Amino acid sequence: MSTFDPNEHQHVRYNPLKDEWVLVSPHRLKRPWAGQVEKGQIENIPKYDPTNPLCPGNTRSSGKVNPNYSGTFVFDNDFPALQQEQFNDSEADDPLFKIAPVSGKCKVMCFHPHSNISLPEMAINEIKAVIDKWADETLQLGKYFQWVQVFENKGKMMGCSNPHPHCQIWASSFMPNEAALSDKTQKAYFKKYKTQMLLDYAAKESKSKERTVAENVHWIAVVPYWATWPYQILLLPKRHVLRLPDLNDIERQSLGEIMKNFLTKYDNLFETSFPYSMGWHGAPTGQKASDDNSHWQLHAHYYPPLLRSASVRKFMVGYEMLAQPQRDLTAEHAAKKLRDLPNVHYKSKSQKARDM
Ligand code: H2U
Repeated sequence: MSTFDPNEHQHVRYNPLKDEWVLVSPHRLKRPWAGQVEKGQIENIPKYDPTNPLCPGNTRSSGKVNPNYSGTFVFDNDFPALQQEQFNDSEADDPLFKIAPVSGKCKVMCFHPHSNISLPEMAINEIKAVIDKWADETLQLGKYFQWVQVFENKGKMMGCSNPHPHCQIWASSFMPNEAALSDKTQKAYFKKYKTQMLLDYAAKESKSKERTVAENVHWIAVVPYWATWPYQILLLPKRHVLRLPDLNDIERQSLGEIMKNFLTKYDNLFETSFPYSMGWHGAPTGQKASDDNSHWQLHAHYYPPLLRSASVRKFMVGYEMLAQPQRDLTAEHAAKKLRDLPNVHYKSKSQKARDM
């Protein structure tokens, strides 16, 4: 048996948040080169589009008119997946045909009045305004609902229907699957080790630096040891924080800075507006806010699909669907690639060159 090298040899890694394993096959990267690395197409998104329902002053599908907003703008989703009215109160006891009543509220949040800008291109104070709004919405909706899911679907590849910079907020009367699972795994870790799993993890990653993409006094962004998506990022505060509204002003500013940093690196990787799905996970709210949530640590997941170029994506199919996640590129290799990229956005570099 040859000496094991995790950068060369197949192995499985454990994801303690999901209680599942990922198969890592770095030897597959030695396959003959499959395809050219292509840059992204330049997308000509207008700053203002009179037909876009998310732009300031425009009429949405519901007939409601957006104000002429100049910062962030939040509205109730005109096609909500969750409605406030609860339609049934029956819980069937057949184990094969379970059903339960639910209710909720869905909102859409525009980050900026211009359609042709995304978070990494925004100024730190504009990103901070987004963070403040995320925190406000979590606080308000969290008074009534157990779980407030803030998430951003970015890019057509992730099924995002509108290029205007925006995210969604879905608040629910129940704990969704992903939330319930990370609640369970963090609780089990806390019971066993008497410390928060993700606080321990942030400290170990901050020491090792191997998987770090960006770090500042308050935050660390890593490609997690157990990442499944090629350039997945886990964003963590370095002190114990339960929820977004608990962040103080300096931590929010610092969060804006680290977001601008690694989101710029994301865009620079393939010189394209990097698609992803991201979302925040914090301690449960509503009636669950009074439970002991000390095992919780606020964090954000970034799941980008791109693998090798602006158009070549990873598909989670076949073995992933039927057995377990698998990746070729190691988390360490992906983190180094991102870390070594410039902090200056590629579009501002080409803009400067044009201006010269
Ligand atoms: P995406 O984040 O997937 O692009 O979705 C945009 C949301 O905006 C979507 O949930 C809502 C859609 O229901 N929307 C409105 O509420 N009103 C509109 O007029 C257009 C889009």
